[in-house]
Amino acid sequence: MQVEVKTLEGPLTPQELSKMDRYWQAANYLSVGQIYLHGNPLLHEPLKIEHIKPRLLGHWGTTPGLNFIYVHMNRLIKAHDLNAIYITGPGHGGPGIVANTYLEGSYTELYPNITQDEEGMKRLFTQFSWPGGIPSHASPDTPGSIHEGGELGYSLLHAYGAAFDNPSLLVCCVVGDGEAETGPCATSWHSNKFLNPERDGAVLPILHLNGYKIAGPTVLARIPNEELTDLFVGYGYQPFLVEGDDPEIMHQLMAATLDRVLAEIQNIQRDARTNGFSSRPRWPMIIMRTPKGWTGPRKVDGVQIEGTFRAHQVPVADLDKKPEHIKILEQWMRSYKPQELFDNKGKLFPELAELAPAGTRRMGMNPHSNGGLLLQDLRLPDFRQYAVKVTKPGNESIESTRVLGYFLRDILKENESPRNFRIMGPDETASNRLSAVFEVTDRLSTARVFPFDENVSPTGRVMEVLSEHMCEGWLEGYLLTGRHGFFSSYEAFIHIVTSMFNQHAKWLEATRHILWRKPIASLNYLLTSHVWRQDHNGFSHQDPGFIDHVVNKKPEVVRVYLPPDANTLLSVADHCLRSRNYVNVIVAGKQPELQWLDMESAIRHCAKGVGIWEWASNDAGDPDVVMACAGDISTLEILAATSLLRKHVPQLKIRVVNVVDLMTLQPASEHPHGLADEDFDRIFTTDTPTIFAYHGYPWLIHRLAYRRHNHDHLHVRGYKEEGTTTTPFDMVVRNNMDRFQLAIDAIGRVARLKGKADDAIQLFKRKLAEHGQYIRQYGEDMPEVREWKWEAGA
Ligand SMILES: Cc1ncc(C[n+]2csc(CCOP(=O)(O)OP(=O)(O)O)c2C)c(N)n1
Ligand SMILES: [Mg+2]
Repeated sequence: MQVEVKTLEGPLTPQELSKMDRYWQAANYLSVGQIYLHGNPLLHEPLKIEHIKPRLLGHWGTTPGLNFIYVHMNRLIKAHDLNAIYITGPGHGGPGIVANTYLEGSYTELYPNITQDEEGMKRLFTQFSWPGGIPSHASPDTPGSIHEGGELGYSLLHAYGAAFDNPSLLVCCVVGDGEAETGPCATSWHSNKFLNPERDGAVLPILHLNGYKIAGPTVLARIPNEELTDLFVGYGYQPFLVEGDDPEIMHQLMAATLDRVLAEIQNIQRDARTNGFSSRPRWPMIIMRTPKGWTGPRKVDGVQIEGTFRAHQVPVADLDKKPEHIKILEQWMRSYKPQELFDNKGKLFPELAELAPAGTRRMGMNPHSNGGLLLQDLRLPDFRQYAVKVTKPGNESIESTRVLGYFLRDILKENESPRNFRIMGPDETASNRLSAVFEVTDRLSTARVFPFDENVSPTGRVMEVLSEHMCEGWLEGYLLTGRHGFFSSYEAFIHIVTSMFNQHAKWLEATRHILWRKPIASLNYLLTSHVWRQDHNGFSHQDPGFIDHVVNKKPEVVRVYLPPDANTLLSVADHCLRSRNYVNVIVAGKQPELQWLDMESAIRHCAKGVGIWEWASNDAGDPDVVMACAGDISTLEILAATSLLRKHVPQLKIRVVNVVDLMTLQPASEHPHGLADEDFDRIFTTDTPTIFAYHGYPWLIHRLAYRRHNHDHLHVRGYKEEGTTTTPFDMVVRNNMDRFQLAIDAIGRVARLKGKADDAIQLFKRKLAEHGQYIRQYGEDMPEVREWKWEAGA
């Protein structure tokens, strides 16, 4: 394909160009100041070692490029009254974003202590990478940021997530050329097949080719321009190249390119909004090639710095040992001519200040970057109306997630006009039994749709792409800009986004302490197709360990729910969708499973998070053994074991406890949902043997409950990495979590039964042997297992 590349007559008048260049220099000056100085911010006196921070931390290399784009975006926003936000993939260019939001006034509005004068500038410099100050990245403290960029790879995904259902929004997204080598970034270019110009905003990707990552070159910087543009043409974009190092030429080129690109975007939007969506547009993108560490020191100690990997972090160091380096730093900073940028008191000259947009048009103050400001409650139908009728516990089987699907369907319907709810998943919506949603919406695609496709259209609200990275990144971007969503995934593969979860959870943790950041909707995961039911997937689809990872995060932001049936699932989902600033993990099976609680009992049980199931217990307040469970399959096996025990060892007094909210097990001092010790003791007692069947890896229960009085008597069964293509019941047998082994465990733990329940133990052992033979002969579980229903026994 023929790609139009540069060279354009410049649209900037000499005065405009000069002012923009000075503004850029001001941003660069403030960026260098943050990295180096804690005194003498305006260089009113010669630079001395005592003005320089003892520890030099931060990244210079990417910063001048980020600043350059910011200044040009300001011009575009002002000229067209744009509603725009800025995302920087290389978030380590934090000083640049801080500098720009300071120049435009956002910083001082949010942090009045950082005034627009010499003293404020000194504080601005000092706080950067300083104990008690601000981090070096575009962290949650940074005005206008929704993307910290600490872990590289997700900028484009956050950008598209922000643009969905925000028709007036333009998201300018800088992608680092190192970042572009990551897996999540590589796939995220495909987001353009999911952006509908009729109802969504626009993303302007700017690939920033500064040539290097930390110490080596980047792939995309070292391939010919033709191959590079072909790549992005292949991704469906219209690439525009902006390359060079002469600021004067580059300002004209960038301004002209941005004018052109904006016109392209507006044409695409006008056409779609006037004539309706017809076909996937070829959205523009920019490839900007500038030297790493542009405008910084050319050479230090005879070694080239500007334009090389050496500019990545702190280009001139060891200032305490090498006084000549202080000279280099001073020359560098003076090269920006601070006296022509700031008046004697440190205030930006008005003819420069006026280059920035005003009010909420400033990228540091755009409310989309503080999504909680725009968040509206989701319209939620009454979840009780989807209740499954449970006349008798453990009698009817149903696919619980299918019931949830009806609830989600109606949530989509109710929120059709606010357009603030989307469902994400790696093509598992139907597989996870949520297909009712397709009664009211489709899978989204702006690419080709064939007549024989099912439920695929450019207006769908179910975002399916076989990349958990994309689902997660889009959803985060959507939530961070004040909307709601739901992500359903296979349990084993959610690990793919473990580190993305980390970053989001950290963001939420940090924002809790930033008063101007308003709470956003929680990130809700449904993990289904879980470890216990992988009947045909060999030893590949089993891993319940995401929970173990999630609970590492601060208790204030994580919640884990294991609803054992449909009514508890509905109640939990309703709760999660109403919550704010959490990551909620819901684990629930999609296979037909016995239902235990009617809706009123389910609501009561979920409100407590853990409780004694009196209807299954016969302990009359004084148990010999507690049979506890968390997770749907674990609940089934614990109840089946209880039933066996009540029939074959009727003298045994059993208490059945179910845990829906895993966090109740932690001490109240550790997690807001943690049970008070008295309550825990009332349920689990302080000295009763407790057989606990847990959905995931058993040691997590010990980890959560290790400080409880009854911990010494807690015996946990769970998944221990046994899996293969086998029957559902054989999975639990292989992991010693089946009803027969649980029953044997229970007998073995009760001293007074010693020698008195040998017949029962023999029977249970025989059953296990029978099971082994039966499945090999018939290929399915024994009828008494398959068709088992709850019976209280004696
Ligand atoms: C996923 C991930 N891997 C590694 C790093 C460590 N790291 C920090 S900056 C950087 C280089 C980034 O290069 P690029 O995206 O080109 O940014 P720039 O050159 O603009 O600084 C690396 C590898 C990281 N932050 N995230
Ligand atoms: Mg780079």
